[in-house]
Amino acid sequence: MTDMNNWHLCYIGLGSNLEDPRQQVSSALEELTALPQCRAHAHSRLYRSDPVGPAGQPDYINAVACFETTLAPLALLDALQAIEQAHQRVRIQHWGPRTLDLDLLVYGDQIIENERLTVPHAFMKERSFVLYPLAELASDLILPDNTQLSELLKNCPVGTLEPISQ
Ligand code: A4P
Ligand code: MG
Repeated sequence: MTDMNNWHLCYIGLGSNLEDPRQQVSSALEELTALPQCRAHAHSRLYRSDPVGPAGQPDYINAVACFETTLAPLALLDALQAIEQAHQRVRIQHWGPRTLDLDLLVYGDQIIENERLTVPHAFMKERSFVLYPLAELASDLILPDNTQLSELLKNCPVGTLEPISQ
């Protein structure tokens, strides 16, 4: 489904901790810019982060991308999942290691709650590997429930998160 007259500003979280994660995230950033009905704006630096979830998995590389799209939310999710599949992602374990994870963090000012999609993303408010890259792109962002990104950052220590690219 498309909505050709309305451009919606979106933020996408990227994560990888398998099979050359830096390369997985870098190539996914390029693939996002090539999506139909999307025009890319910017992306954050790449960050290294400790894994959240099951212990014993490798460190992650994370980043956040920003673009506008006329794709409807579920069509955008389909497009993101097609990119994940192209990166040979196999879903073995919830929150477990993955070659590429693409999360739709924010879609305009919409709150979406259905069986395939929760937007804003359910855990973004407490994850440093989402909030700090996001703040690089939109430090004054206000979420659709009126939460300010700057307030979320105050309650989310940067911890061991570190940028690895300029
Ligand atoms: N889904 C619902 N809402 C969304 C959304 N906003 N964006 C549904 C994307 N997908 C969404 O996702 C399962 C289903 O969630 C999808 O089919 C979609 O319909 P998944 O990616 O297959 O499963 P998952 O990744 O195992 O679970 P989940 O809850 O998406 O995990 P997260 O929240 O993505 O966390 N540690 C570090 N340091 N860095 C990371 O990037 N990532 C995770 C995964 C865990 N630990 C991490 C990191
Ligand atoms: Mg996910």
